[in-house]
Amino acid sequence: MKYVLKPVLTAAAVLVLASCGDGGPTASPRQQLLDRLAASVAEGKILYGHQDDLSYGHAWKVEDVTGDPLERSDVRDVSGSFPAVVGFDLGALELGRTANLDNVPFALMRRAALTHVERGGIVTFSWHPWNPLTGEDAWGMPAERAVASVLPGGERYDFFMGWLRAVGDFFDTLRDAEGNRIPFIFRPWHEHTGSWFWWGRDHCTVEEYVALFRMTHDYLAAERGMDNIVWCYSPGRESDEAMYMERWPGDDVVDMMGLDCYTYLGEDGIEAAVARYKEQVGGALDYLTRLGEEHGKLICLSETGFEGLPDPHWWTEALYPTIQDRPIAYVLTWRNACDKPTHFYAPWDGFEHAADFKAFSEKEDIVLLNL
Ligand code: BMA
Repeated sequence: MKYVLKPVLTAAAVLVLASCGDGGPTASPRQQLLDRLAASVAEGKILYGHQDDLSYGHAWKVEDVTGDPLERSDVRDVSGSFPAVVGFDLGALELGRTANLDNVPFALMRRAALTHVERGGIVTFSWHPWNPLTGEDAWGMPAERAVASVLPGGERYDFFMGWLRAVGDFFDTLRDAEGNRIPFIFRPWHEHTGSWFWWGRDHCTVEEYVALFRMTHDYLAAERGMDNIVWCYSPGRESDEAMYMERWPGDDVVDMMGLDCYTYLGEDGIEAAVARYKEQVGGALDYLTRLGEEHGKLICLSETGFEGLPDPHWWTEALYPTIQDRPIAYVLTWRNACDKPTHFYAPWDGFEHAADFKAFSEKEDIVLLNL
């Protein structure tokens, strides 16, 4: 009886989604992925995802970019299954580098994404591009005017279009054995309700942000003809409903409504941090559920986690009760850095609190990749 409400809640969204698409086997790869996600939500399932899962983990990384079978995964070491969703980040692709900002070679990223999709999984891309005006990284300050500078008429417009071209060129190589572009989720310009990135709230107007998102969409979807991209919008934790929608790029260019929200340890300790997290995410999922129905969009927890997992029961007592019985398509926890021992968001083989994640992964509504 657990799911009685959910199919009812999501039926409207499923109908809207279905009516927007071509329907049937000739539907675009984007629509097919949306349909798959909507069907999973209607069944009351939540897919579990992990950033960079196949490329590296806690104290290990893939060395052989072309030959490694990509069978190692911290999530798999602990639970027996790969995550259903794997996230990748494009940051530094725009600079022409061969590896991203976290040292993942793009050749490996491509192979990991294709391998994961071939295994039946879903992939998602984020992007932390450098500041196109100042040459600093995504977090570099001051960031003022960077967004305005890349819009039509701005002094960095041509330069920035080269960056979008680089993203389009990389995406274009993501093809299956038959040469067809694989479907994936892309969530550019994330956490823009905060101001730590150059596209953040204090650094551009509402109109500028919306123009940046739409320009990115229009270039890839229309100009490059990429009908395999599911577009995700993912504001950060500071949002309330009004802030969440303040810079909404438009129903016609967004497919999924995400949210990035972490558990942050303050001076008041773990218990207080978890209580804050549950309240914040729970509240956000209330309005996201409503907005998703209103706009006919899927919703997800696009980034979450508790760095270093100091709470032995975070998965089963903080995350799970907060997302349980919510119509969210997936939840993704952030990366397990191979070179920073305390920077991890999923457990790894030998981690003292790994059992709690295993219990979470065995919940009937939490889906990992069952091979
Ligand atoms: C942050 C941290 C950084 C990383 C960035 C992009 O949250 O994990 O170490 O470079 O994401 O992946």
